[in-house]
Amino acid sequence: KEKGLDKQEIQNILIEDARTGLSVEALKRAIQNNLFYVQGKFPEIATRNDYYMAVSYAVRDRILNRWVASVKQYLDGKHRVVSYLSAEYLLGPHLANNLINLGIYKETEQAVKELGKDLEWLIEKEIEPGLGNGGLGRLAACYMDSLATLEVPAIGYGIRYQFGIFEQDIRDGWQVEDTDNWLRRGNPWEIERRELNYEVKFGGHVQHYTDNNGKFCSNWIPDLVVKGVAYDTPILGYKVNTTNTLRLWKSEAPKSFDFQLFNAGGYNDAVRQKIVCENISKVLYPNDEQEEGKILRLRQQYFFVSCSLQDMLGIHLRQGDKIQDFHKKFVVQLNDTHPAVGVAELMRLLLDKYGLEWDEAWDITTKTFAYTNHTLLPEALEKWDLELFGKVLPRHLELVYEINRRFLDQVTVKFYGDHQKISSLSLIGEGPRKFIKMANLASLGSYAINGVAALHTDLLKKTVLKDWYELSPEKFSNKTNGVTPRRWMVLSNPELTQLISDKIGDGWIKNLDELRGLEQFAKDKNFQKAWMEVKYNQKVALSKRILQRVKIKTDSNSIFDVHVKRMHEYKRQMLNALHVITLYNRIKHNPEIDMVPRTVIFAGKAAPGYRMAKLIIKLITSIGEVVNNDPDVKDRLKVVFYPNYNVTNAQKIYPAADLSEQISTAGKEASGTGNMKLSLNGALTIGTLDGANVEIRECVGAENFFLFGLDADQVEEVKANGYDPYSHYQNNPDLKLAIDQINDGYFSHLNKDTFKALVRSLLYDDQYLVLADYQSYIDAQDKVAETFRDKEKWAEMSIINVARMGKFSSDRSIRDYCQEIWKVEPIPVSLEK
Ligand code: PLP
Ligand code: GLG
Repeated sequence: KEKGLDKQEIQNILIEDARTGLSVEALKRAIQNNLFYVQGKFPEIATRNDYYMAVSYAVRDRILNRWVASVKQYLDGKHRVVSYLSAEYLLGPHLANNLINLGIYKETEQAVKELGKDLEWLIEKEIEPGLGNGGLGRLAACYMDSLATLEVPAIGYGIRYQFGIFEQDIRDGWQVEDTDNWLRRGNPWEIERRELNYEVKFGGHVQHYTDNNGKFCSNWIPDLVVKGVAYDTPILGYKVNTTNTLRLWKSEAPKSFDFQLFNAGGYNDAVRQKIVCENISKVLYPNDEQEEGKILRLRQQYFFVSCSLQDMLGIHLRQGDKIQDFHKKFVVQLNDTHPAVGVAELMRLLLDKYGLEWDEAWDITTKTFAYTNHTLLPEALEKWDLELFGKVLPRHLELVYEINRRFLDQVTVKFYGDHQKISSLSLIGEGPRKFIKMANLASLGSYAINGVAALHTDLLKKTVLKDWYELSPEKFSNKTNGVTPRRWMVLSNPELTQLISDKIGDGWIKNLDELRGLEQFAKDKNFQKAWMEVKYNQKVALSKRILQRVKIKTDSNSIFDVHVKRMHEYKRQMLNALHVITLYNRIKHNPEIDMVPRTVIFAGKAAPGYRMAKLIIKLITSIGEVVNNDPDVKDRLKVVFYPNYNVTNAQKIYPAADLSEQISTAGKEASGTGNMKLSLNGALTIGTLDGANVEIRECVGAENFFLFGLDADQVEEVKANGYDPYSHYQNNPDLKLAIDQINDGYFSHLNKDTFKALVRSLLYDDQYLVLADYQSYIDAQDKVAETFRDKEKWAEMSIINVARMGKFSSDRSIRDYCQEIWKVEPIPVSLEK
């Protein structure tokens, strides 16, 4: 009334404000409203989850207007769009991240407090969507964040797995897996779009005929048709309006029930059909870096790729654009070879559905796709048994044959007589059983190919994709991975964020290079003290969680030595375990030894079928049991295996780390991203010259990095010269003692069988050169301990380390992709009044 508004106008403002307003008052009202109107509860009977949902819906409302504005803007301007195809997205919890990106964390905290609840307590309630295995899926999530933050029109496509990565529990020291029923309490962040659905065909056979115009046509008669339904999750950028879409497909039966079958008494068949359809998006394959040639996996890949391409084509044509211009509208990035069947699928759609000629279709296809390779490990390179492929996708098999025939014709002319090269380039591998090489299909069908760290791209060109590099060097480039500082600093380490922002302002959150400004304070004693205090507080917080979760007491003054990532032999948790045993033996040998106290923290899931990785978990927990309970140790050494490593837990662990273990066999870790997150949170790295470690070391300076071990060339050389792990064992008394103890049952209640397979593998095979790098690793660890004694020195190194990590923001990676591969421009989004 004071401002001359009438009652109706005031009413309108109140309604508007409750949906989009960012003030404490508006948020409070929105939460109360949602509690009542969405959850159907009132405070006296509302559960913690009711409150979590009410807050989440309040936040989602504030994202929706930005989302709608973004979509409108993109459609109006007919802008070029990045389409990211990934079988995995390891997003992590949404609520806190969205609060940070909206810039209303404090306001929401206050609103929730005024309602008598604690925001932190609600945030902890969220079950994270674990729709990925590890680094590859998490990278996709960081890239979605950066795309939105950089205001780049983008859509992420993937699978809405009903069950994500399994939950890990440790029982009697062994990993046990539990299904991840992440949707059990509902998901306030997704919007089901039932109207957006596509049919996807499987199996059957292909008919060929000539139409009235004399055109040769193909008609695929499937024996199974599945429906893919879109579920959209908004991805909001940091302090911008841009809100992109993550579109995940759920598989369903096209008709919920076949009543004809049912009435005819075929109840089981009717139900079975429905189950077969729903199974496709039922569960994430829990293997990291190990491909499973299972029918269901191929179905998953084709299912989401087909839905996504049909969706893109629909968006394109609805805008009134010509099919021939598809590649001008969309660039499709293949996150590894998992979506590589898209090359054949786009060909099929252009030829069979839209009636294009082969050359035209191939031209569009090869201007649409770009391919990122994430691994050099042979067991991770996807191959599909040709017969199986043909059973699931008969039309695509024909297309792959034809693509290959035309390609080999060219190649044969170019490399006449070089059978080795021609067969290596072929899309089809020969052998007792023929197979399709997905990396070759991706490489041929893409106009750009990239590795994920400088060393990795180099090795790609020299090994796995050597012939492709020689054929088309112009396609290749490097795009070193990055991580989003929003989730991995602002959200997970608010204390350090505050300390840094107090010193250099908060521009670094969007422009990570600004961290450089910290370097001038590296020697400042007060700043060092404040820096180490923040670290100490994070360690205390983690200690509490450790005590609660695994009942182990840890000393927050000890070095927090952190080795967290998937369990895999190439990541060499085994090497770390040998170091722990060596430290333990030093204490046993000399109980009064003056040793820098250490807490060695492991976390990571092993693929359920990966026997050796599971045995290494058992070894670590067994060493822990002995070390943690030996009175001689007197708290100088603790070993923790923190269960269920996921994004939620990673956010708690990284900030508390002093030392980051990045100790893979050189040449095996394509990049790593955990290395970046730990370093950004002030941990110093002990590592090999592998993956992005090489670049991290270049940036932070060799003097601030604990380097050890063979480099990639030396690894190859040692192997070529007939590596003999046993001689290392024989010639190194400390190493011998450690392995003998494992073998003799010292850590397994004198049971000599428990670790037999492990010991045998180390002594007689040791593919990952654990024994070859042992002494060099121990020496580097001793240097770590000596350095840690000097707190000021350590603080200085840690500050410099963070100051020089600017390069590893995913914003930098995405900017490089945009400029050098995707050729897309940012489109700022404004909110309509
Ligand atoms: N798993 C989770 C939950 C992560 O947050 C990360 C971080 O990048 C990874 C796996 C990958 O770790 P690394 O790069 O050390 O293999
Ligand atoms: C792979 C690699 C990692 C890499 C990640 C993202 O093994 O080294 O950091 O992709 O590019 N399976 C993975 O996590």
